[in-house]
Amino acid sequence: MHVSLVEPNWNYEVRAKNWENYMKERYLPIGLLKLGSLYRKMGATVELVRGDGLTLKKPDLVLITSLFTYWWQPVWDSVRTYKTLYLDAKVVVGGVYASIMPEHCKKSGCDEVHVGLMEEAEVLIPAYDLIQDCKFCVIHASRGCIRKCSFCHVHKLEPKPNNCGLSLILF
Ligand code: B12
Ligand code: SF4
Repeated sequence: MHVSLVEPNWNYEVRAKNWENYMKERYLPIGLLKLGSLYRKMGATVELVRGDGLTLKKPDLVLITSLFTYWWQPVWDSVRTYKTLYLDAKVVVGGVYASIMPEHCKKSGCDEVHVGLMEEAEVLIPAYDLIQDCKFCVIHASRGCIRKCSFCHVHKLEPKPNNCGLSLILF
């Protein structure tokens, strides 16, 4: 099985020269990298597609991540692209927007919306090798929050506050 992990083409504000490259270099699609490790463990081959790129190999499964709810349009664009290109592939959307607004996300035309964390992937080291020249790693020190501020989604996205257990990876 071949799995394409897709980070949509986010609408980065152009505040400075090379802002988009700066963001791409520093904010890794960490959820997708964890899913990459999970699917490899299950015997699949995986590839990461960031922005407008296309897959190198025909996927059987396309996993699209999402972030801010106001960045829903790039997610819908990715769904449309992959549903059009690969008629046989299953297209699943997960991540922050998908978890906060699953009904809206389903209207993108995807086959499935995944709400919340992927517990099996949480314990795995993200597949950093999917990012070329990755010079650092991201540490998830904790999940959730003990408070419930009305304007915040963290306690809904991650209802069980816990420490993730720090792992140090040296490059
Ligand atoms: C990192 C982060 C940021 C970074 C984002 C950098 C970037 N470009 O990636 C920074 C610090 C810049 C940031 C800024 C802001 N942020 Co912020 N941020 C977060 C935070 C802490 C994590 C989001 C993240 O990257 N998660 C990584 C995800 C995608 O991966 P993961 O969760 O590990 O993935 C798991 C699951 O989601 C799932 N999964 C993920 N993808 C997929 C795909 C498939 C197919 C499947 C099956 C599963 C799956 O499996 C994974 C393993 O378990 C969240 C809070 C939270 N705890 O989620 C707030 C959050 C997203 N931020 C929020 C906000 C409001 C903001 C700001 C607007 C704040 C402000 N007023 O300035 C700004 C906006 C910046 C901008 N440019 O527009 C809100 C968004 C609410 C909303 N309506 O969208 C959140 C939810 C926090 C909150 N207060 O509620 N933020
Ligand atoms: S704003 Fe969100 S993360 Fe911060 S204390 Fe309130 S509930 Fe917790």
